[in-house]
Amino acid sequence: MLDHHHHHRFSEELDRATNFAGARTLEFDDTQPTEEYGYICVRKDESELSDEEKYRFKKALQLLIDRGDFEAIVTEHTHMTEYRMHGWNDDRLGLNRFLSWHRKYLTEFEKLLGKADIELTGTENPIGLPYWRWSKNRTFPGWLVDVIPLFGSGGPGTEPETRANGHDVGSSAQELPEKDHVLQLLENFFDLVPDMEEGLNTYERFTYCLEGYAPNLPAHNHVHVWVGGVMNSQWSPADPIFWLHHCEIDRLWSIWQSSYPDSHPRYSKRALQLLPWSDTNYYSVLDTEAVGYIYDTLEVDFQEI
Ligand SMILES: [Cu+2]
Repeated sequence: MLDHHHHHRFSEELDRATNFAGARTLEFDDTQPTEEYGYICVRKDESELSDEEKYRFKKALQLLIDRGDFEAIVTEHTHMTEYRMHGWNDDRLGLNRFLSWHRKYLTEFEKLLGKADIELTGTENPIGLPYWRWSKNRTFPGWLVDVIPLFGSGGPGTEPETRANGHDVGSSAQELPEKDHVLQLLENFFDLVPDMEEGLNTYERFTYCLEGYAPNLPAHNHVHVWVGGVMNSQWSPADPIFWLHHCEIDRLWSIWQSSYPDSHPRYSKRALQLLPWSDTNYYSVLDTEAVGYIYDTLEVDFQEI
């Protein structure tokens, strides 16, 4: 299922994106208003960024912080009861919106970051969001250690707590998912859902496991708790690592999508609208290239280690 052809198909995409960078107009489906981007971001593994790319990421982020844009986008994540974009407390609609909502959310941040990078460097190829492949690089990314969260888990005006980074703080330390968990998630997700949830369809079962509800399968939720501090609260995007963590979640969804292109939530487009973006629903974000980015690789089975 997760074979090697992804890689080849992907290199072609990358070539195209590189060739057309700076001069490309994207076409959207009828659920999305026409919008022009001058570029497609290439999202890379954070551990493979050059020093220059890391520097640009930090400078662009700092500009967004200085202008209040960062706090504004962080705050969007706290309207959870209104937006319903997590599967917590058995919210089935939230479960079905989780991946698409966060994909849209990440692209909004990536656009802000790109604009800041263009402004600061004059580049035509702004940096994309990096992903933190925690199943392979199993410590907190060193180059982000000194980039502390904007505030603490009490929201604006509160002091950021120290990150736990897997150390036992109270009873909340969690396991960081391993490579084997990721492979189980992608290949065996259907059977990992407990009997009491047997009404879930294929898409729902996958997102249920990826968000982190399958027994004995650490995934998205567990990484939040493992990092700790503000990452373990509704203000989690205040920690820059949030964006790199969710980028890896989104990459895993992209990998899964290429194996199950016809598996979708059973809700209507209307129900799957992604608030606060009134013109966007689940189907608007299925094609990542159409919303402005691609991954440098969709590989999971990293044999090189
Ligand atoms: Cu999250």
